[in-house]
Amino acid sequence: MMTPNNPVPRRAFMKAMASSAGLVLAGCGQTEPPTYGNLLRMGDLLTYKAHRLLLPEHSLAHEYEYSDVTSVPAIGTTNPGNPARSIYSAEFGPVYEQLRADEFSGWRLTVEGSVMRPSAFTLADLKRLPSRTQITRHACEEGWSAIAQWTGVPLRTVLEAAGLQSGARYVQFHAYDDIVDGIDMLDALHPQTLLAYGMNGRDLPIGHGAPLRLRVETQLGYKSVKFLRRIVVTDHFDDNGSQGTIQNGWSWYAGI
Ligand SMILES: Nc1nc2c(c(=O)[nH]1)N[C@H]1C(S)=C(S)[C@@H](COP(=O)(O)O)O[C@H]1N2
Ligand SMILES: [Mo]
Repeated sequence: MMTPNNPVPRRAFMKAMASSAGLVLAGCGQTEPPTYGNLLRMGDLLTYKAHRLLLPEHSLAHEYEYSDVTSVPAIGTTNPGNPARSIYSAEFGPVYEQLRADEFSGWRLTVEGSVMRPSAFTLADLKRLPSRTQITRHACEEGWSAIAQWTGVPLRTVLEAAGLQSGARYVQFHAYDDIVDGIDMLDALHPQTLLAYGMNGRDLPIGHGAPLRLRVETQLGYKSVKFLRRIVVTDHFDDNGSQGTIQNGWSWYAGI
């Protein structure tokens, strides 16, 4: 019953809104443009808003059996230390090469930005945190998909260890090949969003992003940034400039 003292719970209100499709997008006040406001990008914005309204929070991506695991091609950068590759960072490529030579003993993941305790994690630090193993399908925007088992620490656990500040809304991932990409807090806190150091029961291979990659099971393959070096929590949407997806012609939001 709806009286001023007994308002419809927000969730029920959103459900009612969602059933009258035309009103869904107009009723959305909590999402922020994940992209620029030009016409060509309108579709991205609509997809993002529709997903954020219609998908149950933290609905899980399907998980498979180990017998379903397939071979997975290594795509995009397969070694950030190789200057012959198209995406090569003159600054971080040589750093990666040295880290790899030392079997990543000197590697650190820094967590910065809107956190209470900016931190630097070694691989051993991350492996000491509670881990999660999941067998999921990776869907590349190029049209292929493959199934693998991933082991790592939920991003949520690392963010909680660093302590999110109250304004924190997005998380950016910086890689050794100079790619930077970001996700919103809903995907960042999703239980299947992992910082993965293992694949199919072994250490993550170089070609698949060693020593640490992101797994975002709710989005297309390119959002699962490989070769991580730095995580930055932000209060505001950041397109990450010329290193980001948007200026390179990709959708910032690639929900599946
Ligand atoms: N740093 C970095 N991350 C990246 C890429 C890349 O080139 N560099 N390619 C992306 C794309 S398009 C896909 S499909 C997956 C491929 O992961 P895989 O090599 O483990 O199959 O990584 C994504 N993450
Ligand atoms: Mo991809």
